[in-house]
Amino acid sequence: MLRPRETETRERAALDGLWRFALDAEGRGRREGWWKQPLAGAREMPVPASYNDIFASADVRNHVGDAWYQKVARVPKRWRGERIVLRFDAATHSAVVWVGETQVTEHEGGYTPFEADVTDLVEPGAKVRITAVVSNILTWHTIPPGYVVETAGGGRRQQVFHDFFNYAGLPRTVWLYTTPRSYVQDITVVTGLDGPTGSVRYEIEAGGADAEVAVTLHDAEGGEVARATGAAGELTVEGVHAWRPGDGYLYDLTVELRGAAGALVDTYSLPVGIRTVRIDGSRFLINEEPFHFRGFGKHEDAAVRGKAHDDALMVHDFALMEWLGANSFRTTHYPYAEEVLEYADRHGIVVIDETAAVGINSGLAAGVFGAAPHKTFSEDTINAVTQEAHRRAIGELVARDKNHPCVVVWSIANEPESVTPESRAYFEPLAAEARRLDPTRPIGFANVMGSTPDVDVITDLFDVVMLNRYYGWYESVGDLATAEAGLEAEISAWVAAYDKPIIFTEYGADTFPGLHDVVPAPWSEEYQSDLLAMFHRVFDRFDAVVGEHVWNFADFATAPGVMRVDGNKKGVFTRERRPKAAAHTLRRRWRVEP
Ligand code: BDP
Repeated sequence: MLRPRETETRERAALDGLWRFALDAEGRGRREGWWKQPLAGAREMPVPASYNDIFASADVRNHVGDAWYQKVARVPKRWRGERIVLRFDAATHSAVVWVGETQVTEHEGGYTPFEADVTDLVEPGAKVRITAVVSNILTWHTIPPGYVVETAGGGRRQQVFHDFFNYAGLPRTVWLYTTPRSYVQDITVVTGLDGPTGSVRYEIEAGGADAEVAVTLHDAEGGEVARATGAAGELTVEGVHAWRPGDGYLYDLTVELRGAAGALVDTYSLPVGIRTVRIDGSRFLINEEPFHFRGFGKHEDAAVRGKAHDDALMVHDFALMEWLGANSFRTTHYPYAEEVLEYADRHGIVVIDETAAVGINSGLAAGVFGAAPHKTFSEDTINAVTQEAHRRAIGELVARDKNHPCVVVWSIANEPESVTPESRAYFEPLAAEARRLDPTRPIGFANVMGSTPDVDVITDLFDVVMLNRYYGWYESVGDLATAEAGLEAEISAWVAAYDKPIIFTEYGADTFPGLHDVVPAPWSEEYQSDLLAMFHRVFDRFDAVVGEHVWNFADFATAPGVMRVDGNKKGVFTRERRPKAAAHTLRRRWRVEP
């Protein structure tokens, strides 16, 4: 799915700014047709933003159900004759959209884009009313799953099975954009390297009337390096400048559709990084060179705006990662804004790209997050309908992100139950689906503490072993010597069981900023530093450990609970991005001075 871009033949207009906004916990709007008129009693709500923390109101923060957004926009007059598309970069977690009185699209899944061709419903030069109802409800059949509880106090509460606040709304840009009536609908590129020669296999899907396809590849300086015609083919790049970690070199693939007598119909430009990814035994190879992941699990999370994409915060976070010497991160626990992946492409930052499938684990859901005891997989809980939603989530992630050179692994779930035959039955088709959709990238899932190789039943379906481990925190807290022995024993067991690369996708300790101790105790800055250093000592004893992603880059909001004081405090930075002592510890290990 192509991101809207301005080209010689295309324009786009962001509908960001203040929208009309109304909460509707009873779901009246869908029955009463609220899209048919200006939203009654509406407040103003910024887009992009999660709505939860914008007002000083518990009802807004803890709202469960529908939220209505409405905007009147003027369609530029010069767009006459163009195909006009309305696109939401994300609506968390599901949405129905109307243009005027006509429903144009609906979508499930809070972190991937969706769009509708609205050409016949808008009049260039005139105003148009756009209305979206966005629901934040999670059920047994959504990704991520959850369920709604009717409370004794007469309200409703969203039970989640994961450890981050259920921020909702329109956290990313809403666009109106144009394409010509015949247009480039999709592009897929797969790149290769053979010594100094690079290759770009491409496939173009066109919409509308038949047109000739021509593609041209330019280097970053604008020089033409290859061209071809036809909807599919392969370009060869002699003396290639490969994309590699730390060097986000991008070529530009310009796709042109040409009509009668060669007239330009549509053109679209895609940044392309030429690189390869391959696993060889326990080595993770990028461009045939061993890669060691240093970085974090993160969150899209900040005060006031919640999960809103924000360029200032994004660039700042990347600057802090660079300051630390991080070279990679995982999009824990959902697909991040496309701006983030584009930035990573341009700067040579490596990404493990994750679906929103977090919480498929009754042990955690009931044991940690307060859900009622249940079996993870059953007719009444996570079932075939959930699996189908999960399959769609994988499909939408790959469709959106397949062309990003920064993405080197698809993570299809975080900490699922992975020890029962039901788990295997659930994941086997999903792993196969991920491979079918993209045979070029390794796949993995983040394995939960306790799912050791003797009990895990799904790791053989995947290419990388990704471990979330809390030795020294949820186990052997305060006793780093015992923690160290446990960690070392477990890694040895994985190495004995599988010839696969091992990436530690989470390890860390909650840390209260400013709490210091001469005898490092849990929650102190010293303990966090010592715990990370202990993990690193152990990692360095194993060649198969090819990655270390600390949990978490920064403190983040969660549902309230006895385990959390104003959110999860495992950040190496505070939520405001001030460093804890551990940031300096990491910098000393990771920062390779040029
Ligand atoms: C893991 C989860 C992560 C949590 C973390 C923690 O993958 O989302 O925030 O533990 O407990 O279970 O801090």
